[in-house]
Order: sequence, then structure tokens, then C-alpha cells
Amino acid sequence: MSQTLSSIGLQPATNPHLLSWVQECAALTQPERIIWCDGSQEECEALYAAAVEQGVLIRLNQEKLPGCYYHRSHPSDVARVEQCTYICTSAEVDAGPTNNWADPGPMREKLLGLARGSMRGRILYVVPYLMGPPGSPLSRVGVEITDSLYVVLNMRIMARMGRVALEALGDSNDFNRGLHCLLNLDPANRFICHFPERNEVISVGSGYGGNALLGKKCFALRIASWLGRQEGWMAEHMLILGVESPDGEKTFVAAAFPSQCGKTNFAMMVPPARFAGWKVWTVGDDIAWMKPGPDGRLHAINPEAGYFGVAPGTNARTNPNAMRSIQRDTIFTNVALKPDGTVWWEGHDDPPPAECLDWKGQPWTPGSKEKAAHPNSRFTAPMRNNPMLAPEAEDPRGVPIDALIFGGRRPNTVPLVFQAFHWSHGVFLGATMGSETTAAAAGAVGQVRRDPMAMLPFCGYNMGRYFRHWLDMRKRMKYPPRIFHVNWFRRDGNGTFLWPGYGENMRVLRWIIDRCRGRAGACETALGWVPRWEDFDTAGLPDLTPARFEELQAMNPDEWRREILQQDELFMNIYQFLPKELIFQRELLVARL
Ligand code: OXD
Ligand code: MN
Repeated sequence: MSQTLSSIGLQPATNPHLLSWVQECAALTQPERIIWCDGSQEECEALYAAAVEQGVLIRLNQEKLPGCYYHRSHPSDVARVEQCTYICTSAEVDAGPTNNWADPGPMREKLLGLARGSMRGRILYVVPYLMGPPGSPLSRVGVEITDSLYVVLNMRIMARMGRVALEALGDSNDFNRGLHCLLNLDPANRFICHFPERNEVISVGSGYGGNALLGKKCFALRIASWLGRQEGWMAEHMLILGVESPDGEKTFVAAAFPSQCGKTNFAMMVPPARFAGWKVWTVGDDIAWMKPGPDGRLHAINPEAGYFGVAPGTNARTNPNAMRSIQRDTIFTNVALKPDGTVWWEGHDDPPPAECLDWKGQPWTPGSKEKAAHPNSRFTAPMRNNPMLAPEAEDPRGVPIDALIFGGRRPNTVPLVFQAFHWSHGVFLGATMGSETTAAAAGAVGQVRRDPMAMLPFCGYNMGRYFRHWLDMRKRMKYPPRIFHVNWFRRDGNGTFLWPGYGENMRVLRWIIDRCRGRAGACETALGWVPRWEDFDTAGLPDLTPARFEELQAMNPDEWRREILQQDELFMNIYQFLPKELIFQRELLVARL
């Protein structure tokens, strides 16, 4: 055991509920030692030193990348594994047809069996963390017990970790219990199990981000969505951003896109030259917790404190603020390692290095057939590094949301942007969202799959009831956000993208904001309200002729016939639980088409 680790850690907490749960887990896993993380700078340094000593992390070039480290995960452990992810509720119907369900009793027994003695000779870290700004009524406490130093150091970036969480918890028993054991990373013993009735998560056999950083997908989405339904709020897979106009008007929007559809890029967008004087502020890039405020509007907080972003494709053009955010205090996972102790990935600003080590640690040259960085390689960066972090990200009241945006990666069928007629139509748009699959989850890439509200892998309960909850939320708000649908990824007959995307998405955002504020025109179509050429700012985009714009916004009846049949597949699957309003919305769409 490292010298440096011996001096760190808090005194065990005095909260009796926390104390007895930690003792229970320690009795089960039998670690050599327990460290209670306090979140301090001294602790951080000791943990990094130990991680380097143990070979968990490689220290990167500290002149070029101060405070940055590098990690390679096990090659079989590089993405979320939905087939090993379970919702364990007493009644199967509560998990619903789109989740893997397991009987909580036998599943707990099996997991505790796997965890038994698994930390022998190792350190058990107790990681208390606060999701959301201190003092916010929307924030919640979680505690993760883990034997992975990598997890501790990532959690430290992704959440407000240590003392601040214990202070928020006080003597309360209301915290998410997360037990994480690496075991030997054998995929056969990989289980990510949620027990929403107990506000508990047990994850074994994986060290990868979404499976192991239990505050993120497990607590902040799956468990929180369950809590939100019971308590009248929403936990959504959404970025939150604020747009500031040159005269200082600020408008906040939240947007749901499936994994790897550019949420982080959109959240950190830099307006193009055409929008001189406009600013886009980031509140969050992945998760939004939202609750109606006393003013009748929907208020959102970002429960996280960092970005766990996809590295490949990130560069100064696609996401300059992300590039600035990862210059210091960042952990890089499964990217390529250059001989000078810096990092590289496909789509980096720098040209491919003449030689480097790939994400598996093998020598790589530009002639190699394999990619240097894994397509789902990541950076974990503190949000405070983002030069455009919204000051409101720390506001305990959250930010008032004027627009909700749904979107997916669709090469055809779906126009660049349109607006729902009203809330329930907007819920229908979210419920029927589709997108091409990506590398964020293990499995085939490039097939359209239905991903309602981008929550299919993250909803901790029955999807039909989730839609019901969305519809019911309308009644709790005097001024509900307007709902929009976007698709940055439409292509023409030659396969060329019709829309430039990235910073130019500001034009779409501007139309959305002007619609919310009653300033922009639109035309009513079968799909919803769409901008006409004259409603939309196309100045300075010479390639976007009126004909191209029409192609970008076109509704092709044959494509829509196919689309509705595909949408039906999900609806059939959950038909028994589907709110009638959504069936009516489908009928109305068919009638309009
Ligand atoms: C993520 C994901 O890691 O959605 O954010 O997969
Ligand atoms: Mn995500």
C-alpha cells in the first residue's frame, strides 16, 4: 500500500445510516483498509500519486497538460452494457417492457455473493457526492463505495465530492447507496443493477464510465427518474444551455439527443461570426433535473460538475470550448498516447502522430488498420474549466427553461427543425424519437433505433408510465416550455450533409428562441410548425440555397409512411401502458399526412 495514501481521508462520518451501510459493505467485501474521501486537494494529490504508482493512470506531460492523466480500460470494458443492466423492482411491470428486469431478492443474493471478499487486500473508498448545486432543493446526495481508484478520481471531477456532500446529507437517511466492485472484469460477471425501491445501485465487473461512475447514468438518470415520478419532477438525458443576445436577454433551453449525437458540442457551442455579440453559456452537457418553480416555469439544474465527453471528433472547430476545458485537470480514457506524453484521437486538430501507442497500448502508425483511439474514448474534465460555464450552473434555483429540444441522428426523413403544436404533441415527438446507433453502447452501429427522449437506456421504470409522467407534468406548470425537434444529420441523394452543423446550429437556436418569445414566423405543416425561408437566418451560408433549404426541411410521404410503421414497433411493445393521448397523436399525424 502506498505511503501517500496512509495520511489521507476523513474520519468516518457520524451519520448512523451511512456508517452502518459502510460497515455492512466492508464486512461483505473485506477490504484491507477503508478511506473516506473528503474531496480535498491534498487527498486528490495522494490519490493521483497512488493511481500512477499502481499503474491505473499514466501521468501525462505536465508542462503541456497540467494535472492531466491517462487511463486504458480493459479492452472488453469500453462502453455501457445494456444487456447487463437491470431494473430490479418487486413487480416486473414496474420495470416495464423496455428494461431488463430481475427479481430483487435473488439478484441481490447473486450480487452480494460476487462481492463477498472481493476487496481482500484492497482499499475500499467511500465516496460521498452531491448531485447539484449546494443548497438547491433539487440536489441529492449519493455515496459510492468502490475499490477502483479510477472511479474515485473520475467521481471527483464529475460530482461535488467529499465534505460538501456529507454536510448536505447531515443525519438523513435519504441518499443513494451505490456499491461498485471491480471483481476481475470478467464480462460473464458484469451486472449493473438498480433497486429503485431502495434508492440503491450495485454494479460489479466493470470499471467503465457509465457502468461504474454510479452518480451519472445509474443515480442521476435511472434512479432519479423513478424518484422524480414519485415526487413530481423530471430527470432527463438533456443538456442545458443559455443563449445571451447582444442586448443581454438570456434564454435557457434543454435538449435531449441520444448518446454521441453531439450533446456536448451543442452545449458548448460557439456562435459563428454572423452572430457577433451573442453568447452561448453551458449549464450542463448530459443530464437535467427539472422541477416546476413557484413562478410556474420549469426550472433545471445540472446535477453533475464535469463532462464525460466523447474524444474522437472533438477539435477546435467542432468544440473549441471542450478543447479549452481539457487542457488541465482532465482524465483521458482509451485515447492514443503520444511519445511526448500528450494525447491524440481521430478528428483531433493535430495531424496523426508518426507513431504513438493506441488505446490498447500497442504501437500505432498512420498506416495501422485499427483506430488509434477507441471510438468511445473519453475525457473527464471539470466544468469549471469551461470558459463559457454559465454562472447560473451554481444557482440553487436552477434556470428557467423556455424550450425543450428533441433530436436524433437521421440521414433522411426528419427535417432540420420544427415545433410541436403543443405540449402533448411535443411529448409525442419525444416519445417517437429515433436515431442511428453509435459506439456509446456495445452493439451494432448505424441502425435506426427508437430512443424516446434519449431515455431508452436510462429510464428506471416502465416507459409507458414515463410518458404518462411527461404528459402529467403539463398540469404542474403555468408556463410550460415550447417543444421542438431537430436533426443536424440529414443528407442529400449523394450522401452529403445538407446542414453544416456545429456553430451554425446557432441559427436553429435563434429561431427556436424567437418562437418562444413570439418573434419568429413559421408555417403549419403535418409535422408541426416549420420555419419558412424568410423566417430563418441563412445569411452568410452561400451553399444553403432556397432549394437546398427546401430539401433540408422536406417531408417525403413515402419516408413518413415507413417512419410511422417503425414508430409503431415501440408503441406495440409498450401498448398496454401507452397513454391514450399518444395514440391519439399518432392518429392525428396519420390523418394530417
Ligand atoms: C454518455 C452516454 O456517456 O450517453 O453520456 O452514453
Ligand atoms: Mn449521455
